Amino acid sequence: MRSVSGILIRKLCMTFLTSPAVYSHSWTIWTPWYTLQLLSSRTSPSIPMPSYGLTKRGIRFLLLAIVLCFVLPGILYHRETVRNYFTDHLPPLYEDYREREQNLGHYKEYETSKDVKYLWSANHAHSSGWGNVMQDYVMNALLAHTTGRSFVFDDYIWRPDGTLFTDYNGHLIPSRIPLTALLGGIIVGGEMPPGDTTPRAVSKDFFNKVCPNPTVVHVTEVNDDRMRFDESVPASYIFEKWLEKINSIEDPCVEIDPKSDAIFEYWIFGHERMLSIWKYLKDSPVSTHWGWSPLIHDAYRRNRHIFVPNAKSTFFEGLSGSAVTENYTAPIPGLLALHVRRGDFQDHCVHLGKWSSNWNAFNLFPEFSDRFQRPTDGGWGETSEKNMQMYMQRCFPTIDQIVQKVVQVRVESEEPLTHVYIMTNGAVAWVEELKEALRNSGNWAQIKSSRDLDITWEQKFVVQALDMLVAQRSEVFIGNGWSSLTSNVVMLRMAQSFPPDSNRFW
Ligand SMILES: Nc1nc2c(ncn2[C@@H]2O[C@H](COP(=O)(O)OP(=O)(O)O)[C@@H](O)[C@H]2O)c(=O)[nH]1
Ligand SMILES: [Mg+2]
Repeated sequence: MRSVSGILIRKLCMTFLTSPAVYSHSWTIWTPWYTLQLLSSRTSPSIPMPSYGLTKRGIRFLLLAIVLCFVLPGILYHRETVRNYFTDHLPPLYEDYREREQNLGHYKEYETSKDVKYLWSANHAHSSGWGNVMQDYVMNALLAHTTGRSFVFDDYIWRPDGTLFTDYNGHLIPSRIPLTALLGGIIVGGEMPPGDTTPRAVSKDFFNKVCPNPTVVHVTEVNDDRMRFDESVPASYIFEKWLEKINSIEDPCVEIDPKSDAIFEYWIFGHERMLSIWKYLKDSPVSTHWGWSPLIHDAYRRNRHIFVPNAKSTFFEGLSGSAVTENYTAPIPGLLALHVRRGDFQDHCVHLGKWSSNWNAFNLFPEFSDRFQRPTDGGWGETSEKNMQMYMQRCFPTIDQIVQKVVQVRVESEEPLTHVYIMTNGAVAWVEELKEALRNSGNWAQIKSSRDLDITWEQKFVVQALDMLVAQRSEVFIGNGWSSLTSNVVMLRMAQSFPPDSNRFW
């Protein structure tokens, strides 16, 4: 009779072997397979087992040693995949992250302190792409920090109805993700830089506990129609009006009414008006001390060889707590990162062309060499063929157009560009075609894409943040002028003093 532990080991091995992630690591295939053969041979008389002069006990000991040395580390390395297999492939809920958010080190002190003031923007953005949500979080955090209040953070919410999962184009995604799965640093409660006495950020639940009856402010108390719609009103004017408003409130507990529109509505982000905010944002720790989460850092380390050719990456780096120290804001020499925005942008770019839409927020800095002249002969809901072609070339470029731009940017770059990372939501086959065309256009040490990443199940649903981290650190970045995701990358690069002209656009 086979022992229970024998059956368990076999089941674990089978799980391990049937997981597709295993096949990218050839070393992990043969070891468990061989172990399995050896284990099977104990119960299967058809496969004679060589003893090599070992006693029965010796063989068992050897098997145990093999399991401990090879199979267990393999399972540990692919622990997300294994866990996922046993939990029926449901998206992760990031419970440990949520738990930690509820118990940050400074809460105890803040609970009894009378000096801490809070700002909870309960009207924060949700149900849209991470780029738009991040822009909103940046503005809310900037307002909290500039008024000396603790920023109150919430989840990245795709569906705010209390469900755990959402059907997104036929597959399940988490309805909400704790912000600490995406971000680290001051926006999720990290320490302020030395000398900055602004109170640290707290979670929404903590705020609700210490502020059961906050002063609620409606956005219409400050924003009038002129501020919202008049394109000659800079965003800094709106911001200053809000500084006045929040600073006039004595109550330590302030909440922006959850049903209010955003203070900075989406059309303000799609206009030069937004650039006036830079004088507040550029020196704020919200941008200068921006940080990604340990989960994203982990994903970076696991895939470092994709962003840094010839990087030494050891097996143990895939496990949490790598010994290698990485500076997550240092530039990656020689790396050219491309933001190739596909998917919904196929139709969206046509829509942008028809309405003669301008580029997004921080893609519009006047010191950039790639600028966009919004056509003045475009109409409302329709435009000329020539204008549309221009929109498609810059918003949804073909492979030839991408290659042409890459060649030009490489020639113009002050620093040598040696390898390429394509960040994209494009289809695998199309990305392979693009890689081939780029390979044929020049001598690159390496060309990789988002589709080459080896990521865990938890990392899968926040992987856009890994792409942003890489783009933020690339020597030169080519982005999509209309994309909020590009604009956030450019904003971080500008805050961290990358040369303005290392930001290029299709
Ligand atoms: N991983 C990855 N995802 C992307 C990329 N570009 C777009 N996406 C996905 O598509 C969404 C785009 O929406 P958003 O962030 O609002 O940016 P925008 O639509 O380009 O302004 C992101 O949240 C990602 O999920 C990319 O380069 N890499
Ligand atoms: Mg979007």
